[in-house]
Amino acid sequence: MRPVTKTDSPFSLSAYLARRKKIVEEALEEYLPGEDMFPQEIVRAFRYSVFAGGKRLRPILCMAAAEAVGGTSDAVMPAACAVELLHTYSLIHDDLPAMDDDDFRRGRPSCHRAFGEAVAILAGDALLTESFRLMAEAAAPSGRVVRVIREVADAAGWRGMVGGQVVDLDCGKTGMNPDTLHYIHTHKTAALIAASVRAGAILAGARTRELSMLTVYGNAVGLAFQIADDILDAGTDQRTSTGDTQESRKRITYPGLYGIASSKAQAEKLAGEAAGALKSFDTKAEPLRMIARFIVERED
Ligand code: GRG
Repeated sequence: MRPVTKTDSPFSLSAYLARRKKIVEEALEEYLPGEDMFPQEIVRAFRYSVFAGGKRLRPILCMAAAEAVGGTSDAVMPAACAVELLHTYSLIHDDLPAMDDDDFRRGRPSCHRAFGEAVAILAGDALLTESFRLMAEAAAPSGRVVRVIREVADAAGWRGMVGGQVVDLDCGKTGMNPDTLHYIHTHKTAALIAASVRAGAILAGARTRELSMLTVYGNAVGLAFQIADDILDAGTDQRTSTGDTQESRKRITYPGLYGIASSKAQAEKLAGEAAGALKSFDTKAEPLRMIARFIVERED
């Protein structure tokens, strides 16, 4: 994780993110079956993708939102890990030949390249279902848990990420226009990021006003994250040695539609909106404030 340079403060975000990433990885290790568990092929395939070195941004946001409203990260750990499993499933399926047809992910062969297409499809399916099993285990009153399960299902399914993905796949036909771009980015990416924030807050017993401010925050950082990703991709399209950006399919992007400068300005504006939504929160929301900046300043 690169050190944050533009946002020097007594709170070190890079140290915080590194610590949180380690905690998430230890919890994932605890929740997931070991390599030698039967049926080994599928367990090895989903572990390969889960432990491939992601930033763990969604679980970190989930924990930070719980803490911002006075809860603990321990109590929301199952839900935090659940959103990471769901995210990993989406990456495995997105890389498949029928979708983006990417040979590499996070700098190593994508799941279907390492384990074959059938096993990769099943590994994604297994992570998707396991994520909902895990969400059901959060240490919170059952009404909150059920609400979170429903919200995450909305964010991940046809109303959210799947809906965004299908419109994205179709955009060769529909062409580039601002409404389509906004639909794709808010559904394919921002929905799960916002749901990760809301899940942590709901499980921790956020009050209505707190939850609505955190929703503004989650939607803003979610969209800012995807715009920043588009900007990074625009600058690294030649980085095909890892295949992470090999662009086998033309994507509809912010820089493609608005240009780099305007895209950067929009991402900055969203980061500002996200920080503004946390005005009435105390210092417990500091990590969320810093993450909003990190999202637009990140370099990978
Ligand atoms: C297959 C249902 C289905 C959906 C796929 C999430 C997604 C939709 C596709 C992945 C490819 C892509 C460009 C997604 C946009 C969101 C995004 C930038 C994902 C990468 O998230 P990071 O940067 O990944 O958090 P790490 O590797 O850090 O976990």
